[in-house]
Amino acid sequence: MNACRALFAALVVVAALGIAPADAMASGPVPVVSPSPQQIARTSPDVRVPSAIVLVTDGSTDAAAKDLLTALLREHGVRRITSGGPGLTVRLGSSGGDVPAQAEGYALSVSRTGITIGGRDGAGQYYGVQTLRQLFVRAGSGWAVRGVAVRDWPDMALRGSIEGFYGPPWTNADRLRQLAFLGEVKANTYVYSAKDDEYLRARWRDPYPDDELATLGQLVRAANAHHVEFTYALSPGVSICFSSPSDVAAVEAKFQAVYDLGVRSFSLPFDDISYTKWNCDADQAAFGAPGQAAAGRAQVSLLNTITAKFGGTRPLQTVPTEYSDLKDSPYKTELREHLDPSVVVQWTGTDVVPPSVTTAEAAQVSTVYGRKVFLWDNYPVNDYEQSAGRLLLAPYAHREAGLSRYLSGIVVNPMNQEAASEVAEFGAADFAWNDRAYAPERSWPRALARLAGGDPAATAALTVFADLEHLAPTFGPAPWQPQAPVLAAKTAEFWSRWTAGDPWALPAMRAYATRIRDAPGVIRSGRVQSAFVTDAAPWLDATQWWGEAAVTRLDALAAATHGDHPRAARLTAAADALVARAESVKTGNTNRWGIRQALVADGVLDNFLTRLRTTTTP
Ligand code: LTM
Repeated sequence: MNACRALFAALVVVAALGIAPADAMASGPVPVVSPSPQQIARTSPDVRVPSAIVLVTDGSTDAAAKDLLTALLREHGVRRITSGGPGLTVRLGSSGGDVPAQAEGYALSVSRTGITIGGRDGAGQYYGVQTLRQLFVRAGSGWAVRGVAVRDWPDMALRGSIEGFYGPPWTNADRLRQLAFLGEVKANTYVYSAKDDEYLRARWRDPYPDDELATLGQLVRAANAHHVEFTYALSPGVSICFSSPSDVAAVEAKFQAVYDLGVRSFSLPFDDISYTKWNCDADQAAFGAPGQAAAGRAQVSLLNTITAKFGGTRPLQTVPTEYSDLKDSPYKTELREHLDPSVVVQWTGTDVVPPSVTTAEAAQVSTVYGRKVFLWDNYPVNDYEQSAGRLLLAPYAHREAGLSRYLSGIVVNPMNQEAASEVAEFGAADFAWNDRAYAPERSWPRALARLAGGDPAATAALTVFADLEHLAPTFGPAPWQPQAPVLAAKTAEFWSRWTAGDPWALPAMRAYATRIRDAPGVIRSGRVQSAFVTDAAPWLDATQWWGEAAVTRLDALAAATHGDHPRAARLTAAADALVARAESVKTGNTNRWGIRQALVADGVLDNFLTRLRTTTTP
């Protein structure tokens, strides 16, 4: 293509995107936006943010999107927002640009002629503003916005988290933070299903006291303000008599109470119950002798009744009792053949905590349940024995691109530690939005940078720390993500250089050990979210001691190498004490597993220190 034709082709693209030719002189790289947009192009130079803006809205403008936009403009130096007159024009509504047809889609363009955000619906507008939030850059003492054109929409309809773990449920403050976070990463679903919340499971029949209802109401309002669907999940399976009209009425009453608060999305999970015995004799008469098929019939009966009763809300969700395999069964046949087709069925992937989720598996399970399934992804949840003592900070990974063809969505089950869960959740939201563009190695650093408030030193320290908390266990013996991959590579390299007699091996390793030792201090004094610092406190304490021990052991080895054996012995003893101190750091009683050693790069750092010791004092 000659230069003239190339320019023409570019202008056609630009015109198709609704950008004036005068703005076609793009400058700079395409900015990083998370989740990865479906289409984004650099189409214009940066646009300086003036102190006065004309904000054009109409009857279609979404209130939450407008509130967010106004707050953003004010945060970036706008002092006067008018509805007419001079100033850069910002348009927010349902039209403007080439708005995608997909639900929650939006088109955003930034050029010298103004900023336009058009959303397919309210959520689309809100997500357009969430993208705009990421386009501000410093320009001298003020701000500018990157000149771009974006057309974007989610691949999966349902994206977010399910508070579905055992152990102490999140606090109200945790949940409010989580809802804001979900809105920020364009996730639209929070499922309230805390296993040890008595009103959801053990005492599911009991009505809420007024103060509990007031708290729930606050959460529902916060969810709406962030375009998050607050999904209320009641788990009656532990004691329900399916054929009892009063038990069915108790389910309805519980749903009605939160419906009155504004909840429009419901779930009836049947996970982790015994389904081969009845809770009442009447069920035997109604559904037959206890067994898989009878359990399926009973659950279908309740699910279909509630679907009919709560019509006009979002499709009812459920977690089947068989939630983690692929095989057809009498139970699944009942659900496939008799469950109302609108009911959304969840599935955890294979093995409950799946080391991977493939399109072939999702296709197969969609066939056995007769519908697209909704992935309940048990990562980064840490409520099971293999995860005891762990903070799980590895990237969201090993979920195959293309899953959006078979899944209606993904919610991840987080840790009892809300802020620390945001590392993996960020990746999951990125994947669910645009699975084909997802790359853990790009998304994970962004998740860490976000937690670090964009502070480079804090981000670097968090990256070192997260590497030490990288191991992701399964229900089986082998972890599905490796422990401390960066540290493991560095120690391997150290030993190979050391045994080859490389004099620089030791200082290089010492520099990394120093970074480990110093990371907690940097994290605590930098811009890292305070909730994360609180969640991670025991692991940060332990990291500091382990890092100090590593530095001291390396100094002992250096002393021995120089023939200074008294100093080597002193440092070895000091390092022994530091290791003991590191091993004595305990987690708080914040998980189902109770108080445990706060594990840090176990299997890598401890082994390295042991080998260093034997090398220093053979
Ligand atoms: O995964 C499901 C559907 N149910 C439970 C979760 O509540 C629990 O958090 C995870 C991890 O222990 N395992 C389950 O089986």
